Parts: sequence; structure tokens; C-alpha cells
Amino acid sequence: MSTPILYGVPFSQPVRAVMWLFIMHKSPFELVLINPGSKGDNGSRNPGYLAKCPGGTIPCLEEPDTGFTLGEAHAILTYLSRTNGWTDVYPDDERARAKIDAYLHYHHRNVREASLGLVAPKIRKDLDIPESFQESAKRNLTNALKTLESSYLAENKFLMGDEVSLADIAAYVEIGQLRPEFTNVYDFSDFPNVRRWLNDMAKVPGHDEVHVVLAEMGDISEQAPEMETMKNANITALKTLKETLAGF
Ligand SMILES: N[C@@H](CCC(=O)N[C@@H](CS)C(=O)NCC(=O)O)C(=O)O
Repeated sequence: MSTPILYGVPFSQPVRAVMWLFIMHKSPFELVLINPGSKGDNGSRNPGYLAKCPGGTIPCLEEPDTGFTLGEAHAILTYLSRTNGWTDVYPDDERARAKIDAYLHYHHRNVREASLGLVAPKIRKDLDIPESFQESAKRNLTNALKTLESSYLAENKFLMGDEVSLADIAAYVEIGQLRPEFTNVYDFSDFPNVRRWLNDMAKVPGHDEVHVVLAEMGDISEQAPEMETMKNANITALKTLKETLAGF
């Protein structure tokens, strides 16, 4: 089978989730840059891209030899895991899979709100996200963190038990970006179990390679990053990705 194409940019949380899955399995892929929200030639709202991914969002996966394309990060994560036999993160047991699927559905409008409430307003000023929307997104995120703290992570090391699963990858790309080491836009003091989990997730293979873009961008709590900083973060992230993939 030819090398799969992943459309997106390293700044995108759901794109990072798919890149992490590939990298932790040392599985080659080609990242083709697509500008989220743009109607331009390399944009996610361009007709050519919409033909592959009708939702007009990144990520999108393409298998060049069959022409098969698939949008939606969680569909891509489960598809890749099933077709490659990556049972370490998506166990070959219907009930275990169903529990992971349940988290992946729950994630939207809950944990995913981290991006809309806290990160996008700082780095995507062009979106002009209304204050009321940001506040409601922050509330949803905090409620989701309470759920993670008191249920999923109260007894387990990772969301589904002792091992990392797709649920953790999907959750971390949202929650992890808020850490003091990265954007530093959320206070996790009230969530000791979440803090422990964040530290454990940072040791999962592929974490550092996928999060270079955030480490480079740094703290955005006080002010939005300069365009130059974002550009350089992207360049460093793409260079790291190239080096990582060359090692597979
Ligand atoms: N539900 C989608 C959401 C993907 C998403 O929101 N991607 C953003 C970038 S992080 C995007 O493509 N936005 C462009 C747009 O909505 O026009 C998934 O999980 O893949």
C-alpha cells in the first residue's frame, strides 16, 4: 500500500491526534499542508478539498492507491487502528472499543471546547469568537475536566485503564495544549488527577515530536503570539516531523 496522505497543519489539535497515532506506531505518512477555513488553493473550504472531505475541516486522510478519503479525526483514528491492527490503543474487544467510542463521541462539545474557549480566541483573532461563546466553551471544558477528574481518572492511570488508548490521545491534544509548558491558558490546580494524567501522557512515545509546534509557540496567556513566532513554530514543527518520518 502506498504512503497515506494526511491533510492538515501541526497547529490543529485533531491533526495532531492523527499524527501522534502514526508516529507512536512508527508508521509513515505524508503531511500535505491545508489551511483551515480558507477557500484558496490549499484551503479546507476549496472545492477540490471539499470533494475529499465534505465537512471542509482538517484532518482528512487519503489512501492514494485506492482514492479512499476520510474526514473527522475520530473516524480516522479508529479506521487506522482497525485496519493496521493497532490493538494497543484500540483493543480487539467490542466492549473495550465501545467504551473508547463513547469517550470519542463525548469529546465533542465538551473537552474539544478547550480550543474554542481558550486557544482559538488568542491565535485566530480573525474568527472574532464572541465573548459569550468563549465563556460558555470554558464552562463546558471545566465541567468536562470535573468529569474526567472524578470518574475516568479517579481510579485509572489513563482514561480507559492502565494503558493509553485513542481516548487519551484525543483528549490530550485538547487539554495538553493548555499546560503551563505550552500555551499556559488554564489553571489545573483543582484537578490533581488530570495533572497526573497530563504528566503520564507527556511520556507517551511521539508526544514531544507532535507538540513541537506548541513548545515553540510558548506561553500565550498574556498576549497573542506574533505572526513571526507562529510561522517559526510551524517551520520547526515541520522540520521535526520530516526528521521523525525519515527515521521510520
Ligand atoms: N470534528 C472535526 C473538527 C475538525 C476541526 O474543527 N478542524 C479545524 C482546525 S483545528 C478546521 O478545519 N477548521 C476550519 C473550518 O472549520 O473551516 C474533527 O474532529 O476532525
